[in-house]
Amino acid sequence: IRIRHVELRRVRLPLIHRFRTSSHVKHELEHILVGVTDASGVTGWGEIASPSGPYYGAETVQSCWAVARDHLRPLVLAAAWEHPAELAAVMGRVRGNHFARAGFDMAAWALWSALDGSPLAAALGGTRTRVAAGVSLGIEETIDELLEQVALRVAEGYHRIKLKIAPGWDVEPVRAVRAAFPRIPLHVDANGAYPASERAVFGELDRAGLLMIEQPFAPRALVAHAELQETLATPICLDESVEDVDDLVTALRLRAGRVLNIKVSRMGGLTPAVRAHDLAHAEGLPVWCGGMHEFGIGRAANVALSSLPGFTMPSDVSGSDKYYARDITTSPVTCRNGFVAVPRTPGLGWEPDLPFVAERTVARL
Ligand code: OSB
Ligand code: MG
Repeated sequence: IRIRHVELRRVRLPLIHRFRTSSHVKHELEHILVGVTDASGVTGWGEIASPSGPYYGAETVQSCWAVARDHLRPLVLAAAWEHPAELAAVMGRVRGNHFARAGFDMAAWALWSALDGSPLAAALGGTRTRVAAGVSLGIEETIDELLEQVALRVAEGYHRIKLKIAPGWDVEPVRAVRAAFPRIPLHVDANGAYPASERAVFGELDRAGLLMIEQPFAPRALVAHAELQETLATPICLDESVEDVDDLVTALRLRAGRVLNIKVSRMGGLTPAVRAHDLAHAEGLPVWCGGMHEFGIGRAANVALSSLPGFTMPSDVSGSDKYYARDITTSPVTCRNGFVAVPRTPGLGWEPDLPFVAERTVARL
């Protein structure tokens, strides 16, 4: 396969409900769509789902745009490949910049599975016909507003609720949600907001019957995670700490966590995400698929990935209506009774709604 044409589009969508984490608040997202077209005129789409600012990780929309335009696009246009993993190896010349690489890797998989006539999920080794979905809820102004959000998502049938926490918004909201919803599967995500010396908050949270505590400490603080895990019954889940398979090897060796959040973007694409899944599965480490508020294209890749056998916990693959009044795909991603059906059609399973994408495009190359 040779890519004859690469299209890059910066696309903006407003969020239905603003989202606050320990580090920042967002009302609108700007992601980059990557279209790769082969000589036969078939296009595969991917999505670079980087946040605008460098607060989740180091990348920004602006850095992704520059790396995509100046480094990845020329590499991809020069490569000849038979399988997406070969293109991923070529892109491996670019260090870091995983969100940017993920957009191209996803597009290559979408193209390859479409040409092959197989659903993306099957091409990746997926076995499930539907995936269980959870939701991730941001920090609210008041506990009442949080309880309202939880009630809404529980009523919609989501299988697990995740609450963002930060110093000053942790034990109290978690207790309030637990008291109002004694049985729901619940977990918390700190996005690394706590100092490595913090023990008291996690000691309290350890008694709240949580499924897991996600990324309490800074990304590189693997030893601190291992030390905290020894003191807790609740599993620690790693997100920002695992950017590649080597990080996962380190985390496993250190016993730095008992659950892994695999994000296509953070890992640098579907190719490394599948490898991380395979290793975790072989080691008995349960995984689930995290999200970055993807538009329909990136979300489609998350759905396909979540169909792999090691994804035994609900993924953050909520329906489009949790995020956007109108998604960029011709049909939205829908979640019924807490499940998203895995498409059986060749390729990604969702197509960009190009006229609507054009309306929302702020830059194009
Ligand atoms: O840590 O999982 C995270 C969103 C932006 C940045 C980081 C995270 C998140 C989410 C949203 O939790 C998950 C989703 O896409 O619904
Ligand atoms: Mg997280």
